[in-house]
Amino acid sequence: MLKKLFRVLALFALLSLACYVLLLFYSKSNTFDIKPYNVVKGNNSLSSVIKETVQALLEIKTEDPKTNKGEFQTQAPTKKTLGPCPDTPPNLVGPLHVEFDNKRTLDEVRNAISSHLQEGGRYKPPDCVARQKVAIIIPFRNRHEHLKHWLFYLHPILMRQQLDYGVYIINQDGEGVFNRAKLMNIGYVEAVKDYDYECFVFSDIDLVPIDDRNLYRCFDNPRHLAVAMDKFNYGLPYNTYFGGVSSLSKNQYLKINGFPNTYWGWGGEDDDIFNRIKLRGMSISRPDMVVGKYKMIKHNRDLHNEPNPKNPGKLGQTQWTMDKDGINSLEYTVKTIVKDRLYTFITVDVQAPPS
Ligand SMILES: [Mn+2]
Repeated sequence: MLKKLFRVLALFALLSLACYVLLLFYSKSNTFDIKPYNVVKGNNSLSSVIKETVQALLEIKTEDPKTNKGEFQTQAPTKKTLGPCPDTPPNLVGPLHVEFDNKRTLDEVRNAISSHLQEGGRYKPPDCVARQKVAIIIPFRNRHEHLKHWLFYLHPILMRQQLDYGVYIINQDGEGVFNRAKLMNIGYVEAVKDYDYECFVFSDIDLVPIDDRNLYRCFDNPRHLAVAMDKFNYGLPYNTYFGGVSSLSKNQYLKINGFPNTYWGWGGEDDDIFNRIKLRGMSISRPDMVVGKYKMIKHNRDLHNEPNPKNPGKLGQTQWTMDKDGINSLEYTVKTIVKDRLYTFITVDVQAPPS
């Protein structure tokens, strides 16, 4: 009889304990979601000891949000690949101080900049995947003084713009008549052999932007970047002007059959390119007049690049000539390719008429 009473009492005590434990467990679980750090602070309290015991007994794997978060944070960087660069590069500074009086040497420029570059004047942002792969193409002859200034200013700007880019100097060999547009076509062909470029910026060697918000990338329409040169009193010389610096995507460039090869000497080729763009139903994209400011390095007129009186007359013919004069009719030979840290320097024979 006494034995039976004992059993009932023992059972009652066990049930009460079980109820108490269950109550504690559920009240703890409810506050868990709201204040996870309480659990850590009260780790040695009776309730947490009981909770742990009950968990072990019931084999419940309750997730501890704090340790879990910690694990996620330590594992994330090793698993993660680079994300895309932001649409607006975060380190742009806006208006820049640019001057060409400095007697800096090419070696000084190379020492200052080349550690960030790969052979051939190539760069990729280290912490994100660039939005565009951009080839910068510069028609060139006998302008080493200008090249120095251009490299000194442009490389840091292009790096801040987080571009995956390469710089191609296309040097016309010999003393024949200069041909800017043909050199740009050659730059396109040679750059594409080098890397999977999708955007092409064509720039004169003597033009430096004085605002780094003027992005050297491609847009929905061909872009004219040099809209406000000091030479033209920080405005356009005329509305349809497309000279100085421009950008075209691969598609846009191919859509117009590239540029004309037949504009020898100074003038007209940029207007022909403008015509081609319009004739293929595209419009011109431009930055505003504040962002689009440029400084031009002052210089005397080049030898063997006189204004050609035949060029303006060709402009009325663009719609008939553009399909047979362009990237599909380009002929030239490469003499040398030199890969410097600051640029790829390609010397070409453009089969120029003697000057
Ligand atoms: Mn010039």
